[in-house]
Amino acid sequence: MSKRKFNVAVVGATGAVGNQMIECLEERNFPVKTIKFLASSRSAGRTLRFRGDSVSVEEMTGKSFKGMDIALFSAGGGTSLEFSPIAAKAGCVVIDNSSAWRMDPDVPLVVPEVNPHAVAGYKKKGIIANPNCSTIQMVVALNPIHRKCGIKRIVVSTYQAVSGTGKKAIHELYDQTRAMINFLDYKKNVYPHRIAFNCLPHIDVFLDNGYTKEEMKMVNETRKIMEDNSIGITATTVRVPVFFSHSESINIETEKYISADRVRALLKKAPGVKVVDDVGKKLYPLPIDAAGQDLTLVGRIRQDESIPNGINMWVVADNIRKGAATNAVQIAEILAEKYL
Ligand code: NAP
Ligand code: 12T
Repeated sequence: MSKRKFNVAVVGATGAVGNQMIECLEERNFPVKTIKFLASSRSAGRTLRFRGDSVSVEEMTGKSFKGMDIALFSAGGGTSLEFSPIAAKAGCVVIDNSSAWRMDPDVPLVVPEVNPHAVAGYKKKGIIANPNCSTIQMVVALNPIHRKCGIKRIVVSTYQAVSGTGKKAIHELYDQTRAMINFLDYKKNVYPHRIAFNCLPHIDVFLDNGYTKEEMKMVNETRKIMEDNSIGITATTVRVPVFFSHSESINIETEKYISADRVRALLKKAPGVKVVDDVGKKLYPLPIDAAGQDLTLVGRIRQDESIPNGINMWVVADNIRKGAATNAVQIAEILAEKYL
């Protein structure tokens, strides 16, 4: 890491992802010269801790980015569409967590374990996009296999935690669960149906093709990050009553044959991956084990016996850490080391 230190803004600092970004900057000892916490007028004046100091949250305005080097945005797509270009114009590189810029051809979409070289493309707009949480953990697990055997097709079903929707959704699952076990009436604010003791095959909005936007993010973002539009991908995304960590059942068909043992060996040395796969000992990836750490856990690796070249696996990662904040801070580290 270079000796230089940076002026860093965290936009949406009071949110679920923003809070984790602050923690990741501290944990990873990012070279911060000054830090600025931005949010809406609702939380202006609140204080948050950074490296032992109290820092006031400021309302984000057009002037917030003067003198800043890097801004980590996690304050929603609308906010990002409006303020990212303003930050970039002020010379502050934006790393954005919303879906607003991900498919813009002039904005790199980066998972450091897969396409770190793409960061270089930030110069076009001054913006780098952080992929969707479900996509990040999938490409971390699949890229090593794709490079070795060529993935022709991916069929994925997700089991996604409520923390992906933000702070209010975490409270909704907690409050509904407490109401249910006390035989009380529950309230619905965030999700269209009860999430406690239920599964909802509905994440983000429905599109004209009958898929959800979350499902189409997995299709389009995966191709962009793996730099291969020939991969066939189909997804079903489901919200489950879990607080932290998304799980995914992934089926792949490859060009070249690969055994389950070879996949296990390949993933054991893959960056960002931890193989947890010993069914004799009842060991497989669990959301409660993935939460609070940064590795993507992969297990239940087995042959798809219905086709010649197929593999099934179960992939779990902390959606707020690797799925959002950690990945964004890793991108910031590449920027800081190589480009700024
Ligand atoms: P959250 O807990 O609801 O927090 C939202 C944050 O945005 C709060 O800090 C809020 O500030 C701030 N905010 C809202 N409107 C704003 C405005 N007009 N100006 C400035 N700040 C504003 O949500 P979250 O889960 O942290 O998610 C935030 C963003 O991250 C979303 O864009 C979401 O798409 C993205 N995200 C990405 C992933 C991923 O897959 N990589 C995962 C989860 C979330 P106040 O406290 O003032 O309201
Ligand atoms: N609606 O970053 O609700 O595009 O879990 C991530 C998570 C959007 C995103 C969710 C969402 C995104 C969710």
